[in-house]
Amino acid sequence: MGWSELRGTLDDPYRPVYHAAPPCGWMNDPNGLIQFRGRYHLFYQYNPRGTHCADCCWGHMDSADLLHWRHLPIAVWPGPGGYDAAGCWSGSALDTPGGIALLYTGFSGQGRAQGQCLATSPDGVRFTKSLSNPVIPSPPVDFSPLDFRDPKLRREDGRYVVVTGSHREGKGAALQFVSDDLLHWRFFSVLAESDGSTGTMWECPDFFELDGRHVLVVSPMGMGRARNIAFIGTYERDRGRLRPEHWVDLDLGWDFYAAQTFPTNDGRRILIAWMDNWGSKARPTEPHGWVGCMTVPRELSFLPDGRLRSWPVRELERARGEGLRASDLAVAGTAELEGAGGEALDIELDLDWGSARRMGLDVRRSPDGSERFRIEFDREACTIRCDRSRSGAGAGELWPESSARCETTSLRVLVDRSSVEVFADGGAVVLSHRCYPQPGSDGVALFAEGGEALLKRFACWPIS
Ligand code: DQQ
Repeated sequence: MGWSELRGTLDDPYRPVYHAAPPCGWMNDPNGLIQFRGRYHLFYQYNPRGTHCADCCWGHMDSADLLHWRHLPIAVWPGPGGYDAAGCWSGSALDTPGGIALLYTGFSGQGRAQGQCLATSPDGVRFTKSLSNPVIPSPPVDFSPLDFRDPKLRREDGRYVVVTGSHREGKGAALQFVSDDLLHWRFFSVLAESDGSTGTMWECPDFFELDGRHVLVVSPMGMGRARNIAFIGTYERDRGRLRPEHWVDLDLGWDFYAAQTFPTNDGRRILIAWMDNWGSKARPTEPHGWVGCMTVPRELSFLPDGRLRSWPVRELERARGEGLRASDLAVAGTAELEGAGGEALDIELDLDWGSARRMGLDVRRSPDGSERFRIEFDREACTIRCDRSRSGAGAGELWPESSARCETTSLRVLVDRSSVEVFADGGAVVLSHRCYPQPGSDGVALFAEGGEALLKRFACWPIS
């Protein structure tokens, strides 16, 4: 859909209630996440002229609570004929003495080098590009200048450090550069590199300290499907090298890519990702003039057993309406939970196996049960599975299901008008999906197969 046909519709059944989405047009990666003068800023890859990815600029919104987003003017646009003529691609933001500094990738056109560019703003709203752009024109010679992008800025040891994605010899790499003034940069280190099994190109690297450990998040290309992985290890600060001990998937749902994190003033590390993916063929929001949205913001931490935990920010709990609770119910077959439905929900539940072999929860369920998004535990396989094969418009063109190993049978499920995010195993397992049910498909049901399960605790709140 192009510029002249773009318009929102009043009967849009898919526009999220509490997830960030573009006013119209196309959205992909979150960029420049930052808390600046008390407000949270979310920039994003944005094409306001169509519902496809092209000539991306940086869309901009801000929020006081990470849930209600206010649209702001576009921060940076591609410049005609120059180093960013074909797109201002992904990057990051930093609070500096002069206001917000953005570092983004200037894409001048197919088959040409990508370079890192600076834009600054004293007020956090109007940005000016540096006359010295691109401030980092190319990577060291053995890395690909055609795939050199997504700078993530931080302050370390009194200087600016940026980590940028690239590759050499078909292996993804995260490169670090340092600067004293954001304008003059020198190559510092290869922070980490794929061994061949973790991607051929690393997009959107992000590096930070979390509870005394170091985490490198990357969006690897060439791992079979869209994934975001986090390497956890120790940082040799002098050499600028991460010694990874292991890596994990941040989210095993189909719609999660280009995750970026930022620190908050109250000491949290918050992550937001694009809740869609490059391979998705179903775009049922297109007739309504927009495509793409973000995940709910998630706080990162480590569980007592050392696993990385993602959990919805606590602000969401304040947006809960009057809840419906239940406990100690036997479940056999399918049991609709009357009064628990809705298109925007926050659900928590603890199940017990009893004699069941499979059990779980259906959300966005139609009254006759023909449409539903299913979340299922399998006792023997020790897995959790999301099945969206009957979840509404476009279901036939979406990857039907995803699954992960899962040890416990407690869930937190966030439902919005075109998404379901599932948090299991205390937040160590997350599965995020888009789905496009009909407006009347808003029921919630429990099910158990092969025996009788026990619902120990259930709570469901509408989010408004
Ligand atoms: N999207 C951006 C790139 C990035 C990719 C372009 C990841 O900067 O590598 O829209 O989705």
